[in-house]
Amino acid sequence: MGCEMPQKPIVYDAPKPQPRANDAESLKSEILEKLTYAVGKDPIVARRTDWLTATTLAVRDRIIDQWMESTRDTWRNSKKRVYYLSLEFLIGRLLRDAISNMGLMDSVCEALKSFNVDIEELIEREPDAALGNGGLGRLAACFLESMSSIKVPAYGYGIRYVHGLFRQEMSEGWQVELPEDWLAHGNPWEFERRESAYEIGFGGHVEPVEQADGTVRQVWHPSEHVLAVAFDTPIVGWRGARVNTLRLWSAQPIDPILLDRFNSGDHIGALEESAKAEAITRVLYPADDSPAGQELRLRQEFFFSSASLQDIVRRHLQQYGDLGSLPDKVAIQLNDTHPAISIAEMMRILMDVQGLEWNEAWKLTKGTFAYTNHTLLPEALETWPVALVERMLPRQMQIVYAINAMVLEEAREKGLDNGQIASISLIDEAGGRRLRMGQLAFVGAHSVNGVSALHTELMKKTVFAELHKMYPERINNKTNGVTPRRWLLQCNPGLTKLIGDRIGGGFQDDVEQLIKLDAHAEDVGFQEQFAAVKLANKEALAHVIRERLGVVVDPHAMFDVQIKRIHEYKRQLLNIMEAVAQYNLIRAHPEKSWQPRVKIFSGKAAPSYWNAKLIIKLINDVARVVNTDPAVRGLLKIVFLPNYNVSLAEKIIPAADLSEQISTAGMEASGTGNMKFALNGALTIGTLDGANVEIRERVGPDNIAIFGLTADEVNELRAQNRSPRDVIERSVTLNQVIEAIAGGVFSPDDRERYRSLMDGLYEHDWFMVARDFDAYYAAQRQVDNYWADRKVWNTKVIHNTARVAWFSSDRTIRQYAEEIWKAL
Ligand code: B1N
Repeated sequence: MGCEMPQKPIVYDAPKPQPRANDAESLKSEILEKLTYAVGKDPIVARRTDWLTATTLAVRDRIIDQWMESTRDTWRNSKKRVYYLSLEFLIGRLLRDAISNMGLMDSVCEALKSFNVDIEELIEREPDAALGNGGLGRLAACFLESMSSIKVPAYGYGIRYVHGLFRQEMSEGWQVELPEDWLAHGNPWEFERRESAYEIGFGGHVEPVEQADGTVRQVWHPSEHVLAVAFDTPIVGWRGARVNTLRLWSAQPIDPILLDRFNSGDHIGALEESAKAEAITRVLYPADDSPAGQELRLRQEFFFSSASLQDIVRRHLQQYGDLGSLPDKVAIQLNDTHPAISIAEMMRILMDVQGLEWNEAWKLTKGTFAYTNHTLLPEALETWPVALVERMLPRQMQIVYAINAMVLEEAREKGLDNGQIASISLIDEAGGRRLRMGQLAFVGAHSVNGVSALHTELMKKTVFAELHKMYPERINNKTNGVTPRRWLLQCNPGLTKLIGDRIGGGFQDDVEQLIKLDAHAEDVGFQEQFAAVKLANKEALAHVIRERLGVVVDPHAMFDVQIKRIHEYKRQLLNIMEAVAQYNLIRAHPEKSWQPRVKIFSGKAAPSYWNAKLIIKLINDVARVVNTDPAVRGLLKIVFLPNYNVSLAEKIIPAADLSEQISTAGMEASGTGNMKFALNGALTIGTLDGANVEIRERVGPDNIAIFGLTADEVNELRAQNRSPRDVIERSVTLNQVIEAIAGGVFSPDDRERYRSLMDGLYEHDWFMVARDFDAYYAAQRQVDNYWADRKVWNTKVIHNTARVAWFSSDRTIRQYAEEIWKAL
């Protein structure tokens, strides 16, 4: 018994320390202080990694001042909070981003110089946070930065994987996967919040329990529990506008060791539960655009969904004391269906834990959730065996059944026939019963959006056709964007300076001002400066290529770049086949004047995706032959840069002349690399797919090289189910290419290596490589013509930089905030 404390009111204006000064002298003394007292190193013996940690901590302190200010502002002004739930956040490095957004570049640089430390060297030492596979994860990272920059109060929720995306090495041209270990030297950005831990249940059974008031509540008794522990990273916006939080969950056992088993001599068994819990957040699934389909993946999805929702509901109740205001004060965005089980888990929390009625819980859930679809590839749409979900999440499965009954009842009332009802049902009854996560996310959300105009239209016509008819207001488009801070200001300081000198620095705060460059596109003096910046970036990349591959490339040649995950629909195969065609022709016609090119590839293949790995090997096989053939006279070089990641992209994109965006039309939902290249003054060669369509509208048809079948034409051809044999036989160039690859010209050690890959082109050619080849080849020659007249080329690429500001993720986030979240 002690004295009673009064009920504590929420205090919004507690005392806070003095904000730190940003001059070089202050930073110098603070970096030294961090090195000494936080890292515990004397500057005399400090290594580069120690300086990196000390610098990160000193920069982080400044961000924290703003972080607390942002959080207080949200509380004080009862602002709506946006929660972005994503299984992936492909952040890359944070130090340059933080220093640059805080406007500290000059001070930190000077401070470090006084210790004889090169800031660039430190920045390059930071490991990439590679907690994502590709576009979907990188989009989440751009969104976080934009939400801070345009002052949307937001949290990213995800998983703190111990091992991010695997490291890729080459062994005789084949991809080899090695574990990634970004946390090996600790992570100075994060704060562990042991007090923000939640219990997450799995398995067990459900029991109805009568309440004091006579009502009955379902109570879930899980057979297994793990702890979700929060790790917070501050995400600072441009000019420190706002600092939001990326909260990543780590799974830990409730009991670190089972002492009774240990004492009885079972030393390994005593740690079994601990290992099982920690396995949940151990490693990122390395598949892009295809579901993993394993039990551990569903455990990951539920684990982070449940932890996030418990956190969201707790925070809301703490501030508002009542759940009725949830849709007014909370918006939850589901990044694809990976967190879609959240719909059922939210219903469980609202009903079984908070005691709400079904109808009220459903209204609040729908009012709060929104869902973004990122792919229509049938093999990528997530479904789970009903039996698995019933076993792992029995209560959530009951709720799913109840949602389904309600939706199907509504469909029947609206007079839908059995076929339409089967298409809407959350349960796929054909071929083993499976829970369709897309359908669950659709019916549980008030907004469903696609990521480019074309993709959104295709959503309405294909997977969600029936649901769209039933809820015609729900589907909307939010074309993707990229943050111009990382993807222009930071990765391309030379171009940033040049633009500022020409149109003033205003574009740094308002990227739409880039349009002012349009007036200078034909100015020969400006063109030369623009080209000089590009050349310097290419020289830097040539240096990297030489260091990593021992291949010498000429920076004056056209740098023709395709960097992205290796996937058949992205058609790296089409690109390398075009290279083979050029190789044949350069050899056959040494008298012609060829435009010298360097073809640059980079990207990872999912470890179990055989054809993708074979395509990597083919690129390397062709590269070896072409690069060492004296008859080519250096007119064509091919390089495959291993271990593609965000940091490598930051080096390659500013150095690109030509951007390859050549997916089979209708298959790439949006693409975001396409936007980064155009922003940095590259010309796009591409199909009418994803956001390429809108890029063409913005830059104008003369400033982009579009070729190939449209999505509708692809659809029709597939329906006809014909072999493209006639197409192949009519094209002399294509014929020769296929013969050479299939016949083993590039694989003398194993002449049959590419036989089946080439046979596939004759059989179905699902990805339309053969059918698009001639059009692609012609478009490439058109690109050569542009390149041959450097004024023509420079005009086009300047128009690209000037006209693509609309693809800033600030614009995308503004649209989400205004139209979906109602949070601006
Ligand atoms: O999302 C990007 C788009 O720009 C790309 O076009 C699209 O392919 C990409 C399962 C995915 N869609 N689906 C995934 C990733 C991981 C996974 O386990 C699917 N990635 C995309 C951003 O909108």
